[in-house]
Amino acid sequence: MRRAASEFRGRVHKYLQDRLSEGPIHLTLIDPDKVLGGGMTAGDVREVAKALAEAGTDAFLVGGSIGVSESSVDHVVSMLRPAGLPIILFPGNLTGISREADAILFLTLLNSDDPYFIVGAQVLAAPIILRYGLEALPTAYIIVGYGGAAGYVGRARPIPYDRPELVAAHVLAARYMGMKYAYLEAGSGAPKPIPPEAIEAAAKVKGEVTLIVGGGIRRPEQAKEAINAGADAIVTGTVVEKDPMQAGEVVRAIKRK
Ligand code: 1GP
Repeated sequence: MRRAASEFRGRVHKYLQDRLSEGPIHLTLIDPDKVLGGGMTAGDVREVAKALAEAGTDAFLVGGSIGVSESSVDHVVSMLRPAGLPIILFPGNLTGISREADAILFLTLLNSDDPYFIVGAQVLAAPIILRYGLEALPTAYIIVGYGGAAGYVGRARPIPYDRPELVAAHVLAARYMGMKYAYLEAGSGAPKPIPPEAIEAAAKVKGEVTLIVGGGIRRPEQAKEAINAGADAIVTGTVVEKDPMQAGEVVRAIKRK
């Protein structure tokens, strides 16, 4: 099947950096398993995506840790297309790669104890990404605290919430490895987001690396706290599924000048 043309193909990194030059950005995460299994219809997803695009979200992330098949990702990407924003894969494994998207967070789970999640999956994924023509965004994925399903499945050794110097050391390592993005992940549905002290410590050493923060952010003030601590990008997922209106408020809080 031929994929639909997208104006963002091959230009997502530039698009994100252009947006970042104007201020912090927001990424809306859609987990195919939660959306398709959670009673949202395709129409609901389209409507929510459109509303969040209007609120100012900058791009969609599509992915999850469990229950994700390539066809479910294809399906969700097609629902998001009409909203007119870049669609970036956020894969938990090889089944999270879809030819329909624009780009992929090429993740290495930096604090995993399992080489598969550090480099094994990446070696298997690389030829598929090339074949599909997806833009790879080199990203260090760093799991902090709760960790959720991503931490469990990825065999991470989550960094304790109260050790900001360890978070900073991982981000600095990511920078020296040449990563373009570092994603501090508290885990989807985390009871509390990454603490501002950890974000501040990471922001001090990140250099040119774009600092993405997600997990447990449900309220506008939590998003603002993360931005004030030095996050470049905020990800919200659970609030989009549970309370789309509130998700819009989080986006507006970040994008308000
Ligand atoms: C999970 O960081 C994302 O990978 C988003 O987390 O679902 O808690 O918003 P939430």
